[in-house]
Amino acid sequence: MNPDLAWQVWSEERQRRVEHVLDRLLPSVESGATSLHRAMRYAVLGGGKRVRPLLAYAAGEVAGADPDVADAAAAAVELIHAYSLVHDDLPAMDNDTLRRGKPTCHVAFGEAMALLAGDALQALAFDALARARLPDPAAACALLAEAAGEHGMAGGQAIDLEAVGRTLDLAELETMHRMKTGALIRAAVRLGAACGRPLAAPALAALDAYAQAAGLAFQVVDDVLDVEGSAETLGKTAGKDALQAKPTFVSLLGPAAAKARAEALRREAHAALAPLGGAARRLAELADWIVLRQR
Ligand code: GRG
Repeated sequence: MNPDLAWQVWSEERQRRVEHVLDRLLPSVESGATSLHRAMRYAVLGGGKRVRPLLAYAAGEVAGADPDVADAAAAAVELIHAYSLVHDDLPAMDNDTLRRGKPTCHVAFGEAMALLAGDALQALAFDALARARLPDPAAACALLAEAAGEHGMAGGQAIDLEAVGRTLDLAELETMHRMKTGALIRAAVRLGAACGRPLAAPALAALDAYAQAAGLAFQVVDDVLDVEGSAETLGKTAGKDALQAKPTFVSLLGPAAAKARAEALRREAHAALAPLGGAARRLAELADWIVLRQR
Protein backbone atom coordinates (compact mmCIF):
# COMPACT_ATOMS: atom_id res chain seq x y z
CA MET A 1 0.00 0.00 0.00
CA ASN A 2 1.25 3.50 -0.75
CA PRO A 3 2.38 5.03 2.56
CA ASP A 4 0.16 8.10 2.22
CA LEU A 5 -2.86 5.93 1.65
CA ALA A 6 -1.99 3.84 4.70
CA TRP A 7 -1.83 7.06 6.78
CA GLN A 8 -5.16 8.20 5.41
CA VAL A 9 -6.82 4.88 6.19
CA TRP A 10 -5.36 4.80 9.72
CA SER A 11 -6.22 8.42 10.55
CA GLU A 12 -9.76 8.23 9.17
CA GLU A 13 -10.41 4.98 11.03
CA ARG A 14 -9.21 6.55 14.30
CA GLN A 15 -11.23 9.73 13.66
CA ARG A 16 -14.38 7.62 13.19
CA ARG A 17 -13.49 5.60 16.26
CA VAL A 18 -13.16 8.58 18.58
CA GLU A 19 -16.35 10.09 17.16
CA HIS A 20 -18.18 6.93 18.22
CA VAL A 21 -16.54 6.92 21.67
CA LEU A 22 -17.46 10.59 22.21
CA ASP A 23 -21.01 9.95 21.02
CA ARG A 24 -21.40 7.24 23.66
CA LEU A 25 -19.80 9.29 26.43
CA LEU A 26 -21.89 12.41 25.83
CA PRO A 27 -25.40 12.65 27.28
CA SER A 28 -27.94 11.05 24.99
CA VAL A 29 -30.45 13.21 23.13
CA GLU A 30 -33.08 10.53 23.01
CA SER A 31 -35.30 11.20 25.99
CA GLY A 32 -35.28 14.05 28.44
CA ALA A 33 -32.44 15.85 26.67
CA THR A 34 -31.92 19.34 28.04
CA SER A 35 -30.42 22.37 26.28
CA LEU A 36 -27.22 21.63 28.19
CA HIS A 37 -27.06 18.10 26.72
CA ARG A 38 -27.67 19.44 23.22
CA ALA A 39 -25.06 22.17 23.64
CA MET A 40 -22.48 19.62 24.81
CA ARG A 41 -23.11 17.38 21.80
CA TYR A 42 -23.13 20.37 19.44
CA ALA A 43 -19.71 21.49 20.68
CA VAL A 44 -18.07 18.10 20.37
CA LEU A 45 -19.59 15.99 17.60
CA GLY A 46 -19.34 16.24 13.83
CA GLY A 47 -16.39 18.56 13.45
CA GLY A 48 -12.76 19.17 14.19
CA LYS A 49 -9.66 17.45 12.95
CA ARG A 50 -9.27 15.31 16.11
CA VAL A 51 -5.53 16.04 16.21
CA ARG A 52 -5.25 15.36 19.94
CA PRO A 53 -7.08 11.98 19.87
CA LEU A 54 -4.90 10.91 16.93
CA LEU A 55 -1.82 11.80 18.97
CA ALA A 56 -3.12 9.75 21.89
CA TYR A 57 -3.80 6.69 19.72
CA ALA A 58 -0.44 7.04 17.96
CA ALA A 59 1.47 7.34 21.25
CA GLY A 60 -0.54 4.39 22.55
CA GLU A 61 0.87 2.31 19.67
CA VAL A 62 4.39 3.05 20.90
CA ALA A 63 3.48 1.50 24.26
CA GLY A 64 1.51 -1.37 22.68
CA ALA A 65 -1.75 -0.03 24.12
CA ASP A 66 -5.02 -1.75 23.33
CA PRO A 67 -7.04 0.82 21.31
CA ASP A 68 -10.04 0.02 23.53
CA VAL A 69 -8.05 1.42 26.46
CA ALA A 70 -6.57 4.32 24.47
CA ASP A 71 -10.16 5.36 23.62
CA ALA A 72 -10.50 6.97 27.05
CA ALA A 73 -7.32 9.04 26.64
CA ALA A 74 -8.32 10.07 23.11
CA ALA A 75 -11.81 11.13 24.20
CA ALA A 76 -10.67 12.91 27.35
CA VAL A 77 -8.20 15.19 25.54
CA GLU A 78 -10.78 16.00 22.87
CA LEU A 79 -13.40 16.85 25.53
CA ILE A 80 -10.96 19.26 27.20
CA HIS A 81 -10.11 20.76 23.81
CA ALA A 82 -13.81 21.17 22.89
CA TYR A 83 -14.52 22.86 26.23
CA SER A 84 -11.61 25.25 25.65
CA LEU A 85 -12.93 26.21 22.23
CA VAL A 86 -16.43 26.88 23.60
CA HIS A 87 -15.07 29.13 26.35
CA ASP A 88 -12.49 30.77 24.09
CA ASP A 89 -15.24 31.76 21.62
CA LEU A 90 -17.34 33.52 24.30
CA PRO A 91 -17.73 37.30 24.11
CA ALA A 92 -15.69 37.64 27.31
CA MET A 93 -12.74 35.99 25.56
CA ASP A 94 -12.24 35.85 21.79
CA ASN A 95 -15.85 36.74 20.91
CA ASP A 96 -16.13 34.59 17.80
CA THR A 97 -19.18 33.46 15.90
CA LEU A 98 -17.83 30.68 13.65
CA ARG A 99 -16.23 27.43 14.76
CA ARG A 100 -15.85 24.13 12.90
CA GLY A 101 -17.90 25.55 10.04
CA LYS A 102 -20.96 26.38 12.15
CA PRO A 103 -22.11 29.08 14.58
CA THR A 104 -20.20 28.98 17.86
CA CYS A 105 -21.85 27.28 20.82
CA HIS A 106 -22.93 30.55 22.50
CA VAL A 107 -24.45 31.82 19.25
CA ALA A 108 -26.49 28.63 18.99
CA PHE A 109 -27.37 28.15 22.69
CA GLY A 110 -26.74 31.45 24.48
CA GLU A 111 -23.79 32.50 26.60
CA ALA A 112 -24.90 30.97 29.88
CA MET A 113 -25.57 27.57 28.32
CA ALA A 114 -22.24 27.63 26.45
CA LEU A 115 -20.43 28.39 29.68
CA LEU A 116 -22.13 25.44 31.36
CA ALA A 117 -21.54 23.16 28.37
CA GLY A 118 -17.81 23.90 28.60
CA ASP A 119 -17.84 23.23 32.35
CA ALA A 120 -19.69 19.95 31.88
CA LEU A 121 -17.36 18.82 29.06
CA GLN A 122 -14.39 19.39 31.32
CA ALA A 123 -16.00 17.32 34.08
CA LEU A 124 -16.85 14.59 31.58
CA ALA A 125 -13.22 14.38 30.44
CA PHE A 126 -12.04 13.56 33.96
CA ASP A 127 -14.95 11.19 34.52
CA ALA A 128 -14.00 9.27 31.35
CA LEU A 129 -10.39 8.90 32.48
CA ALA A 130 -11.24 8.02 36.06
CA ARG A 131 -13.50 5.17 34.94
CA ALA A 132 -11.21 3.80 32.21
CA ARG A 133 -9.22 0.56 32.28
CA LEU A 134 -5.95 2.51 32.40
CA PRO A 135 -2.99 1.14 34.36
CA ASP A 136 -3.19 4.19 36.70
CA PRO A 137 -6.36 6.30 36.26
CA ALA A 138 -5.48 8.67 39.13
CA ALA A 139 -2.08 9.48 37.57
CA ALA A 140 -3.80 10.03 34.22
CA CYS A 141 -6.30 12.44 35.79
CA ALA A 142 -3.46 14.35 37.50
CA LEU A 143 -1.56 14.59 34.21
CA LEU A 144 -4.61 15.98 32.40
CA ALA A 145 -5.37 18.41 35.24
CA GLU A 146 -1.81 19.76 35.09
CA ALA A 147 -2.14 20.31 31.32
CA ALA A 148 -5.55 21.98 31.52
CA GLY A 149 -5.01 24.14 34.59
CA GLU A 150 -3.10 27.21 35.59
CA HIS A 151 0.28 25.73 34.64
CA GLY A 152 -1.05 24.76 31.21
CA MET A 153 -3.96 25.73 29.00
CA ALA A 154 -5.84 28.07 31.37
CA GLY A 155 -2.57 29.77 32.41
CA GLY A 156 -1.56 30.24 28.78
CA GLN A 157 -4.96 31.67 27.94
CA ALA A 158 -4.59 34.17 30.79
CA ILE A 159 -1.21 35.30 29.42
CA ASP A 160 -2.79 35.58 25.96
CA LEU A 161 -5.65 37.76 27.23
CA GLU A 162 -3.25 40.06 29.02
CA ALA A 163 -0.97 40.31 25.96
CA VAL A 164 -3.52 42.11 23.79
CA GLY A 165 -2.16 45.55 22.93
CA ARG A 166 1.28 44.66 24.37
CA THR A 167 4.30 43.35 22.53
CA LEU A 168 5.64 39.91 23.39
CA ASP A 169 9.10 38.85 22.30
CA LEU A 170 9.60 35.47 20.65
CA ALA A 171 10.54 33.73 23.90
CA GLU A 172 7.42 35.08 25.67
CA LEU A 173 5.23 34.08 22.72
CA GLU A 174 6.64 30.55 22.79
CA THR A 175 6.08 30.24 26.54
CA MET A 176 2.48 31.36 26.12
CA HIS A 177 1.84 28.80 23.36
CA ARG A 178 3.66 25.99 25.15
CA MET A 179 1.09 26.51 27.90
CA LYS A 180 -2.03 27.43 25.94
CA THR A 181 -1.96 24.78 23.20
CA GLY A 182 1.26 22.84 23.73
CA ALA A 183 0.41 21.50 27.18
CA LEU A 184 -2.71 19.66 25.99
CA ILE A 185 -0.90 18.26 22.94
CA ARG A 186 1.85 17.02 25.25
CA ALA A 187 -0.76 15.52 27.55
CA ALA A 188 -2.39 13.73 24.61
CA VAL A 189 0.91 11.99 23.84
CA ARG A 190 1.69 11.20 27.46
CA LEU A 191 -1.82 9.92 28.17
CA GLY A 192 -1.83 7.74 25.06
CA ALA A 193 1.48 6.21 26.12
CA ALA A 194 0.14 5.73 29.66
CA CYS A 195 -2.53 3.40 28.22
CA GLY A 196 0.03 0.72 27.40
CA ARG A 197 2.94 -1.06 29.06
CA PRO A 198 5.25 1.12 31.19
CA LEU A 199 7.91 2.75 29.01
CA ALA A 200 11.51 3.28 30.09
CA ALA A 201 12.66 6.83 30.85
CA PRO A 202 14.49 7.36 27.51
CA ALA A 203 11.37 6.39 25.55
CA LEU A 204 9.23 8.74 27.64
CA ALA A 205 11.77 11.52 27.11
CA ALA A 206 11.72 10.89 23.35
CA LEU A 207 7.92 11.09 23.31
CA ASP A 208 7.99 14.29 25.32
CA ALA A 209 10.57 15.93 23.04
CA TYR A 210 8.42 14.92 20.06
CA ALA A 211 5.26 16.33 21.67
CA GLN A 212 6.91 19.65 22.50
CA ALA A 213 8.16 20.12 18.94
CA ALA A 214 4.86 18.98 17.38
CA GLY A 215 2.86 21.19 19.76
CA LEU A 216 4.81 24.30 18.92
CA ALA A 217 4.71 23.45 15.20
CA PHE A 218 0.92 23.15 15.49
CA GLN A 219 0.70 26.71 16.82
CA VAL A 220 3.13 28.20 14.29
CA VAL A 221 1.07 26.65 11.47
CA ASP A 222 -2.14 27.90 13.12
CA ASP A 223 -0.72 31.44 12.97
CA VAL A 224 0.27 31.03 9.30
CA LEU A 225 -3.18 29.64 8.40
CA ASP A 226 -4.87 32.56 10.17
CA VAL A 227 -3.13 34.83 7.65
CA GLU A 228 -3.21 32.62 4.55
CA GLY A 229 -6.37 30.52 5.03
CA SER A 230 -10.01 31.42 4.49
CA ALA A 231 -13.03 30.98 6.78
CA GLU A 232 -14.35 28.49 4.23
CA THR A 233 -11.39 26.11 4.48
CA LEU A 234 -10.61 26.73 8.16
CA GLY A 235 -14.22 26.56 9.40
CA LYS A 236 -13.40 29.48 11.72
CA THR A 237 -12.88 33.21 11.27
CA ALA A 238 -9.63 33.93 9.43
CA GLY A 239 -7.42 37.00 9.78
CA LYS A 240 -8.39 37.61 13.40
CA ASP A 241 -4.88 37.86 14.82
CA ALA A 242 -3.96 40.91 12.74
CA LEU A 243 -7.36 42.48 13.35
CA GLN A 244 -6.90 42.12 17.10
CA ALA A 245 -3.22 43.16 16.87
CA LYS A 246 -2.22 39.91 18.59
CA PRO A 247 1.44 38.95 18.68
CA THR A 248 1.90 35.80 16.57
CA PHE A 249 4.77 33.89 14.95
CA VAL A 250 3.84 35.57 11.67
CA SER A 251 3.75 39.08 13.14
CA LEU A 252 7.12 38.55 14.87
CA LEU A 253 8.97 36.54 12.21
CA GLY A 254 7.14 37.26 8.97
CA PRO A 255 5.38 34.50 6.96
CA ALA A 256 8.46 32.96 5.32
CA ALA A 257 10.45 32.63 8.55
CA ALA A 258 7.36 31.34 10.37
CA LYS A 259 7.00 28.58 7.75
CA ALA A 260 10.70 27.79 8.03
CA ARG A 261 10.29 27.53 11.81
CA ALA A 262 7.38 25.09 11.38
CA GLU A 263 9.50 23.00 9.03
CA ALA A 264 12.42 23.01 11.49
CA LEU A 265 10.05 21.88 14.25
CA ARG A 266 8.77 19.08 12.00
CA ARG A 267 12.35 17.85 11.57
CA GLU A 268 12.90 18.18 15.33
CA ALA A 269 9.80 16.08 15.98
CA HIS A 270 11.02 13.38 13.57
CA ALA A 271 14.50 13.37 15.11
CA ALA A 272 13.05 12.96 18.59
CA LEU A 273 11.27 9.78 17.47
CA ALA A 274 14.43 8.09 16.18
CA PRO A 275 15.04 5.97 19.33
CA LEU A 276 11.49 4.59 19.16
CA GLY A 277 11.81 2.87 15.78
CA GLY A 278 8.88 1.70 13.64
CA ALA A 279 6.37 1.79 16.50
CA ALA A 280 6.44 5.60 16.25
CA ARG A 281 5.47 5.64 12.58
CA ARG A 282 2.03 7.19 13.15
CA LEU A 283 3.52 9.92 15.34
CA ALA A 284 5.96 10.78 12.55
CA GLU A 285 3.10 10.93 10.04
CA LEU A 286 1.14 13.10 12.45
CA ALA A 287 3.98 15.62 12.66
CA ASP A 288 3.91 15.83 8.86
CA TRP A 289 0.15 16.28 8.85
CA ILE A 290 0.30 18.98 11.56
CA VAL A 291 2.80 21.01 9.54
CA LEU A 292 1.47 20.38 6.01
CA ARG A 293 -2.26 20.76 6.78
CA GLN A 294 -4.37 23.39 5.08
CA ARG A 295 -6.99 23.72 7.86
C1 GRG B 1 -10.75 28.81 27.62
C2 GRG B 1 -9.20 27.82 29.35
C3 GRG B 1 -9.45 28.22 27.96
C4 GRG B 1 -8.50 28.04 27.07
C5 GRG B 1 -8.63 28.30 25.65
C6 GRG B 1 -6.92 26.41 23.24
C7 GRG B 1 -7.47 27.72 23.62
C8 GRG B 1 -7.31 28.08 25.04
C9 GRG B 1 -8.12 28.53 22.80
C10 GRG B 1 -8.34 28.24 21.39
C11 GRG B 1 -8.02 29.44 20.59
C12 GRG B 1 -7.23 29.11 19.44
C13 GRG B 1 -7.94 29.19 18.14
C14 GRG B 1 -5.97 28.73 19.58
C15 GRG B 1 -5.11 28.38 18.47
C16 GRG B 1 -4.75 26.94 18.41
C17 GRG B 1 -5.95 26.10 18.45
C18 GRG B 1 -6.25 25.45 19.75
C19 GRG B 1 -6.67 25.94 17.37
C20 GRG B 1 -7.86 25.05 17.30
O1 GRG B 1 -7.46 23.71 17.38
P1 GRG B 1 -7.67 22.73 16.16
O2 GRG B 1 -7.11 23.33 14.91
O3 GRG B 1 -9.27 22.75 16.06
O4 GRG B 1 -7.18 21.38 16.54
P2 GRG B 1 -10.29 21.63 15.60
O5 GRG B 1 -11.57 22.37 15.38
O6 GRG B 1 -9.75 20.97 14.36
O7 GRG B 1 -10.39 20.66 16.75
